Amino acid sequence: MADHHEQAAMRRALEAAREAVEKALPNPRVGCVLLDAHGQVVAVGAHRGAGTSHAEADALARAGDRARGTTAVVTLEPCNHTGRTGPCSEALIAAGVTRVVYGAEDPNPVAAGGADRLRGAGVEVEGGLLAAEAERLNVAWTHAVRTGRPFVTWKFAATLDGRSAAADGTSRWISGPDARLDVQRLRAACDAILVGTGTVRVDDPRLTLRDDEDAPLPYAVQPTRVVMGESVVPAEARVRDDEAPFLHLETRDVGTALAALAAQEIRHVWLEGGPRLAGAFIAAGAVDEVVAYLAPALLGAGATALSGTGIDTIADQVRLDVTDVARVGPDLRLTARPRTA
Ligand code: AOF
Ligand code: ZN
Repeated sequence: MADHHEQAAMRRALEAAREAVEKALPNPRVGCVLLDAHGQVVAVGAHRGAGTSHAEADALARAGDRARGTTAVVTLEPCNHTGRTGPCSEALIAAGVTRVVYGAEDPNPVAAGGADRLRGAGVEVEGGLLAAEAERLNVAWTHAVRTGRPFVTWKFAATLDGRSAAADGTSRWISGPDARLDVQRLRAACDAILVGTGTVRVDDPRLTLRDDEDAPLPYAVQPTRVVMGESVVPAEARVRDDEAPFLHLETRDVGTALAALAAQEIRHVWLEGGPRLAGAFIAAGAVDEVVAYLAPALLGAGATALSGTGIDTIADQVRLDVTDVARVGPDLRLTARPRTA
């Protein structure tokens, strides 16, 4: 059983993972704390993104010789593969770590097996400490690695009576400036922003992360701008500028698009814009999370956020469970997940 030093160390490792980076995609966020025989912290490490040291390697490097005889407390099962870096299981063994306590199991079949490898080398291993919290660090990554398809968050804005545009087609500023900033923050956690070719033609959006002065956010890794659909994306479209990567998926099939994104190591897609595109994703059962900005306003007529779902009777409705409700300036933000059972 993990003692109270190890439990505190796991909370510290979770915090280290969170503080190190907003996102490490396509990799998970991971934190690691090394404890000496008295339960005192020897070193704290974290992972900062693909190609950089894994959290365990980071902590071991900081500890140097003092790593010998320590307990490693890691938010994720140590990896057992040579990917962009070497296997952490071996690095822990070589450094003389004698006990490993980890949070979530590694869902990645390529990397898994670290726990067994460590046990085989005589290291005491215990898994599952604060596992639910450790998984919450990497909800989208865990889903994407388990299913082989990116986690899709669909965002829309609507009035209280469910209109996303007025009858004459105008749709600007349904939600207020606070909501627009909030969207930037949530977009930053994703690694792709997806719209349809129709949205590009009509709105010519940039789909970059920008501050309130309209400058691109310098610290954030800009998500890939993905445009889906068979029509051309004009050479002068702003999504093609060089402020962020751009990808055109010339397909209308949701499954084909998701497979292409997965092949590019895209784990978390932020789906925006286009009621028909959103409808196709809902119809395909490919929306994993809905973020709705509801403005306290009424229109009475006009387009809704979804079309072409093929749902025409109450028995076929898509039921969701609300996971969060927040006030964002004058608007409400509702987060929900489709019911699985
Ligand atoms: C991380 N950071 O701290 C740990 C990871 O190919 P690589 O080297 O980028 O390895 C990525 C995989 O390694 C990742 O999918 C996960 O299964 C495992 N553990 N990854 O990026 C870390 N501990
Ligand atoms: Zn590793």
